[in-house]
Amino acid sequence: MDFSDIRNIVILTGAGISAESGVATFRGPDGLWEGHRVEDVATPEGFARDPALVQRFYDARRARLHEVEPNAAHAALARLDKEWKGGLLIVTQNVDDLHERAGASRLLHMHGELKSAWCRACDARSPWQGELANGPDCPTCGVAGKLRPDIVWFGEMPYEMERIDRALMEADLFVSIGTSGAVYPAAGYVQTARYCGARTLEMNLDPRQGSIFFHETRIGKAGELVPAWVEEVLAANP
Ligand code: BV8
Repeated sequence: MDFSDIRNIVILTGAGISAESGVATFRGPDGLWEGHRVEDVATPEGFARDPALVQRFYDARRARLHEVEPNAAHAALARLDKEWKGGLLIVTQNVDDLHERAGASRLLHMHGELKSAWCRACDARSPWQGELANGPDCPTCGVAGKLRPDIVWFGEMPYEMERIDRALMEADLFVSIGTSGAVYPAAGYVQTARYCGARTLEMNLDPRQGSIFFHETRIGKAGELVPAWVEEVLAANP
């Protein structure tokens, strides 16, 4: 694919970009959903049914963040963020903090973040490192036992939809990295971008469900493909 005369780039990342850092994906071998039913741990209904189970599920994943590091793919996107003179938006479906820790800043978490807690009493979101299962006080309103993971569950509205749609309409290039394309509305972004005139590139370990919508698909590990692609797109737009 010719990467010259590109101005605005939108990048969608999924669990596959964090896999080489040791963060479990959802639908791969020993994926997160293998140990649990989605309905039990990633829906408001599951949380209402058994809040302790859901809090423990996210507490365990939040604790794991201290044991993992960004990989070469996160570092390459952070380099692009620093050196790219045009428009750039990294839309991550991931709830880990590896993009930020690698140095990316033009970034949004459309499905929330493990390192944020959402108070059901005052609606405030607060940075959060520790556990929530033990019902801590909200840092904003002080009410105990009302903090939930600041995660977008199935059936809940993803964050910053308008901002994402605007970026897709203005994109010259849409890049999907390490996502199975199993979940909407994220899975439909490639079609929106392509309809609005963007070139579309997928990088994935396996071809995803919606690969037909991409002008080009590169099969391999994100840790190898992404640094090479960043080099290529920067060289084509000096
Ligand atoms: C919404 C947070 C209304 C939780 C997540 C019927 C049709 C269409 C839609 C629906 C439908 N029924 C219901 C819906 C809506 C539903 C949905 O899409 N359901 C699916 C199951 C059909 N969606 C929602 O409910 C969303 N909200 O629709 O609200 C609305 C609609 C429009 C506009 C406004 C409002 C909310 C969905 C968010 C759910 N929360 N995450 C948590 O993290 O615990 S979803 C979760 O799965 C992830 O966040 C991610 O978004 C999603 C997909 O996972 P992936 O990131 O792709 O990971 P996966 O394991 O699946 O794949 C890994 C990929 O990496 C693979 O392709 C693999 O090959 C690759 N890989 C692995 N290793 C590597 C690699 N690639 C490169 N290198 C490697 N080393």
